[in-house]
Order: sequence, then C-alpha cells, then structure tokens
Amino acid sequence: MTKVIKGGTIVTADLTYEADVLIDGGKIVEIGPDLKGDEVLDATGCYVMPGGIDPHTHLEMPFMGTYSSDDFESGTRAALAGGTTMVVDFALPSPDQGLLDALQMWDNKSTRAHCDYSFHMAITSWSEQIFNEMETVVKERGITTFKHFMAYKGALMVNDDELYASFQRCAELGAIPLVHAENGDVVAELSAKLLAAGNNGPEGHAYSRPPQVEGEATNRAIMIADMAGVPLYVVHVSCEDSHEAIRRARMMGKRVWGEPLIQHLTLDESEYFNKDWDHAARRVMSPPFRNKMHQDSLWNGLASGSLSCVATDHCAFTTDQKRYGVGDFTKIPNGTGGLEDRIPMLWTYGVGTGRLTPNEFVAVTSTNIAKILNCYPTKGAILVGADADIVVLDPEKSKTISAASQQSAIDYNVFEGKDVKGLPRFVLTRGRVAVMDGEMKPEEGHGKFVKRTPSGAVNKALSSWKELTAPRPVERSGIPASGV
Ligand code: DUC
Ligand code: ZN
Ligand code: ZN
Ligand code: ZN
Repeated sequence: MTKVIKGGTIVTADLTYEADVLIDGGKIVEIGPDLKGDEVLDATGCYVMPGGIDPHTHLEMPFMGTYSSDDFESGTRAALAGGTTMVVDFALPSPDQGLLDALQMWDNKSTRAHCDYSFHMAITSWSEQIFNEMETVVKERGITTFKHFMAYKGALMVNDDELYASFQRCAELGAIPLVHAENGDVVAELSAKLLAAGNNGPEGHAYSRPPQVEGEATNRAIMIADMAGVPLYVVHVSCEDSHEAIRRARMMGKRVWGEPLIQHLTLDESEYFNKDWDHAARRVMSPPFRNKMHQDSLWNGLASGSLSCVATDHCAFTTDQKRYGVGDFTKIPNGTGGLEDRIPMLWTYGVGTGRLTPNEFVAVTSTNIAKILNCYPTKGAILVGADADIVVLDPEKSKTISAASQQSAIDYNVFEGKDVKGLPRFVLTRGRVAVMDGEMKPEEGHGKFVKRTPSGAVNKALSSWKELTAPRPVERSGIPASGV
C-alpha cells in the first residue's frame, strides 16, 4: 500500500520547494507534482522535512548508582512525538566489561524501540581486549563512533594516554572519536573544595564545572586527535571557551565537529539559583547551563556553521532519583530530558526568532549528523531511495510544554511552561505513520538498528606533522664517557 504526502512544502538542508512525496515499502519512491497513492496525508500549510536525528541519548543507562528512567520504549516514543525519527544511544561498558558484552546489553534493550536507532560505543577503560574488540565493533557491528569521557574521575573517565591510544586505534579503523570534554581532575578538586566549604546544593554543581574546564579539555582533545590523525566530534558544547577551540580547529582545516544541546541553547545558569531544591537539581547535568553570552555563542555557531548538530543528551531522572543528592550535589544523577522537545524548541527559538533559516534547521537537526555518521542519504534526506523518515511540521500549531502531557516517563520537564509553535502533524518512521494528525500511533519494536561503515573522513593536517616529527636519530662522535 502506497502513501502520498500531498500539498506540503519540502524543506531540506539546501532546498525549499512544493511537491508531493510518494512512499512505498518504507522508502521514498517519487517526488513531484500531483502524485497519487492509496493513502493521502494532507500536508497543506506544512513543511515536509527529513525526520529529526538525535545523535546523543542515554536510554536506560546505568549511571551514578541508578538507571536513567526513559528506556528505548518511552524514549523513542517521546522522540517520535517531537518529530525525531532516529536516535543514537551510547553503549556503555561497566568497569571490566568488554565492548561486545556491553553491546549485547544494548541490543537487548533496544528491541523495544519505536523508531530507528544506532549506537556510539563508549571507551571507558583501555586494554588489549578493548583494542581488539574495537575492530569487531567497527567491521562486524557497524558502529564507527567511539565516545570518551574526559570527566567522571574514578568512574567513566579515561586519561590522556588512553585517549591517545584509542584515538590512534580509531584512525586505523576509519572510526571517529567523540569526547565529553571537561577536565575531570579539576572538576573533582573544585567539587571537594565546595563541599568542604559547605556549598552542597545544586548550584555547587555549576560552580564545580566552569567554562574553563570545558575549554581546556576541548583544546586538549583537539590536539590529541591531531597527533593521532583522526577527526573529532565534541558532544554537548555548552560555552564559548569550547566553541572557540572548535572554530579555530576548523579554520585550520581540521575535521572537528561541535554539538550544542537544545537545553544549553534555551536555558541558562539562573536555573541553579532557584530557591526550590528540586527545581535546581532537576536541571543538574554536565556540562551545566551557562550565561547568555555563552548561549549567544552557540546560536552564532549554528548560524555560521562552526557548530554542526543540535542534540539533547537525553538522560532523564525522576525527582526521587535527583534526591539521591540532597546534602551533596556530586550525588545528584547528572542528566536532563529533551527528546520530545528538541524540534519544537529549536523551531520556536531558532527559526521563529530568525536565528536559523528553515534549511539550516534541517541541517542541524538531521542532515549534518547523517553525513557525519555516514548514513546519508538513507537518513537525513528527502530524496528518492531514502528511508521515509519524515516529519510534516505545522508551523501554526502551538502548545505549552508540560510534563502532564509528555511521553517521557519522568515527573517533570525542564522546559515546563514554554510556549512552542511548530509541531508535527505527521511523523513517519520508515513509511509507518507514528503521529497521525498530531495523535500518537507508535508501534513498539518497529525501530531497526542502523548499521554504518567508516566514512573515509580523516584529518590530513597531521600527515605533515608526522613527517616533521618522524624520528631521525643524529649520528654523533665524541660521546662523553659516562660518570664523573
Ligand atoms: N552528562 C549528563 O548530564 N548526563 C549523562 C552523561 C553526561 O555526560
Ligand atoms: Zn557527556
Ligand atoms: Zn551524554
Ligand atoms: Zn513496523
């Protein structure tokens, strides 16, 4: 049975035009005027865009003594409700666990997904086993991105020697390393000092992670990637200090991509000074929210192209879970939600304010990451042959964000009370209508794993550096006798 999306305006990363879209067997089979299909989806007055891709989620992740509360069922349901048709989650090995073991756990959890998904593999320790398994992960499992935490000392953090070793391994395999860039040593020092001085509330979390810890780690990761000859993707860029390092690297011809979150773009540090402990703790995430100057920097980066993709880092904890940290902010589970709200929030605060064009909006919510992850144009495109992952966005439809009506399993929403305009009329996941006239029609287990191959992107800047620094022993005469 074919479907046709009729009467809408197609918006892609580079084109805006009026045409119908014919879908058969989960794929786009024709684009043009006056198409006919068995089922008609009326897109009059709407934009027909590639479904959103959220490159950064943590669903049912064991973390800080608990599990994040949205799993692949509620998480991908929330994604679809907001026009996101693919998520990329992080398979996270526990201490002493191998990569393939961790991947098995993520395979098991993800069978409930409503929309397509892929994984990044986290490198949380370094050993010969990890080195060897990375090859299987890339070549057999189709996962070509490896995440490294430069923070969470004593838990997930890897040191510089491990970063360098893993980055070199990524270079050999054609894989791309990702970094959570915060200086974990300094964060640990600052946290201990704050606690010792009696600053144990959620605002202490923000004080313990100033922009400098992020700027320093971003610069360090860029230089280490440079020495390993590998591109770099920096997740959750929250501030000018980190953005500046990425901008500079890109100007120097390096493939370095930066990913701001919708939370950092639209919420600021004043949230941590709210008198209500729960309010502040619910917004504790790493990196923390910043001031307006940093927010402007992120928006400018999206407009100018120095920042590439908007994500959520969706890692949702209930108020009860957040309360593990009463009396000690370092025990508040880090994370906020946003899967359902990323598209409407970015449309409202980006396109609605004139900061982004609709085409730029599509680039940063879908197409850019599909290209970086090498799943374009199967994903991230409205083209014949692409998967029919489509959001039909009604620019006139509005709502006030509220936890009472959200899909997420938690009991609050960090965007509570925000008025958004630009909501999905239809959302299609591989041709299946998951949102019909604004109503949820999800199908558990419909989502499929998206296997990827290396894109061939390397950092060439390094080849000259390697030649310059290739060891050339100097032949010497007259070597002095040892000792005095
Ligand atoms: N930051 C968060 O806030 N949560 C999950 C992991 C992370 O890096
Ligand atoms: Zn992170
Ligand atoms: Zn994350
Ligand atoms: Zn199905």
